[in-house]
Amino acid sequence: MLSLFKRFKEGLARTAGGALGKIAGLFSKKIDPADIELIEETLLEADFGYDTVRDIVSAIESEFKRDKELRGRRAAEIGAEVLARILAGAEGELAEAEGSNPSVVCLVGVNGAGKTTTAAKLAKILGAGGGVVLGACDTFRAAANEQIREWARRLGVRLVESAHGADAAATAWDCWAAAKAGGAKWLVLDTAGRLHTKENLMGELAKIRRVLAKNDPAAPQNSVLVIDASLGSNSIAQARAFHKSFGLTGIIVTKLDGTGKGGALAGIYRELKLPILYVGLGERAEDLQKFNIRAYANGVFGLEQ
Ligand SMILES: Nc1nc2c(ncn2[C@@H]2O[C@H](COP(=O)(O)OP(=O)(O)OP(=O)(O)O)[C@@H](O)[C@H]2O)c(=O)[nH]1
Ligand SMILES: [Mg+2]
Repeated sequence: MLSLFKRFKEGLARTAGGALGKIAGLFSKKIDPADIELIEETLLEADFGYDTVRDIVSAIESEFKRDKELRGRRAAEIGAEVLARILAGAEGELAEAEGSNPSVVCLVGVNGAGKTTTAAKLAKILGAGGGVVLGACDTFRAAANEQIREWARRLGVRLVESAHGADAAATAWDCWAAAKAGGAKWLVLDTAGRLHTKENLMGELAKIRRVLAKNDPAAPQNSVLVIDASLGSNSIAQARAFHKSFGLTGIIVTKLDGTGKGGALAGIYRELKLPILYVGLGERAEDLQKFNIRAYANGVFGLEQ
């Protein structure tokens, strides 16, 4: 939790213009209307979206009307409170299967979102509870098997893969069967990157879902969109499209460590009300953390944990 806060804060501080620095720079002064405008611009730049920015700024403005001595730090606290309220309910958990079937986590998303890295990070977290299988269902990209094989080797996790070009749904079937036979508690399926606007590629996801459901009608228990925070507001359209064709149960937001565009997750939550399960804060296996509203909201406004 502390690390989410710290990393996110560092990420924001690093971006062009230093969004966080701008807000934190106001902490010890009495704010004026120009400062409120600066907060507004900073939040818009970070892709918080018009509705969220309006809610935050009007809360600060009404406090400023009441108290002309309002300090920047208090304004930031008000902002963090409003943001936390907007995100109320956004923390979520992975769902587990009933009985002895593996609990399936199927990761989907556009090219380069961070699916494979996230699959590995999840395998590390879930493997600690006993028994995880990584399923290499990206049979499309040439080097996909090598990449996930290397992660599995490093983490000491069991991997099920098939040949490059094989049917992804058939691979998902094999992965499930292997996880079940091996008594694994979790099955984490990596899938190929696909553009949400390509119907045939989205259809492949529906096929994976159908095939898994033949083994266990409740599988996949988790249909998770992996989304790159640096895409900002573009990610909302993506999330909507994946949700429509795949019926998402949650979202994992990656690359929150290196972007000033981390605001889009508020927009996604506002619109789709899908839980944000984890956030990616770096490229290493240990850089995946549970989403924590308080740490995120305080990080955005440069406040202490
Ligand atoms: N800084 C940072 N980099 C990340 C994070 N997650 C993934 N990456 C990097 O993003 C790049 C793409 O990650 P992949 O996991 O290969 O993405 P993918 O979605 O599997 O990509 P495709 O399979 O090609 O669609 C890699 O260089 C990762 O190291 C994160 O949370 N933070
Ligand atoms: Mg991949």
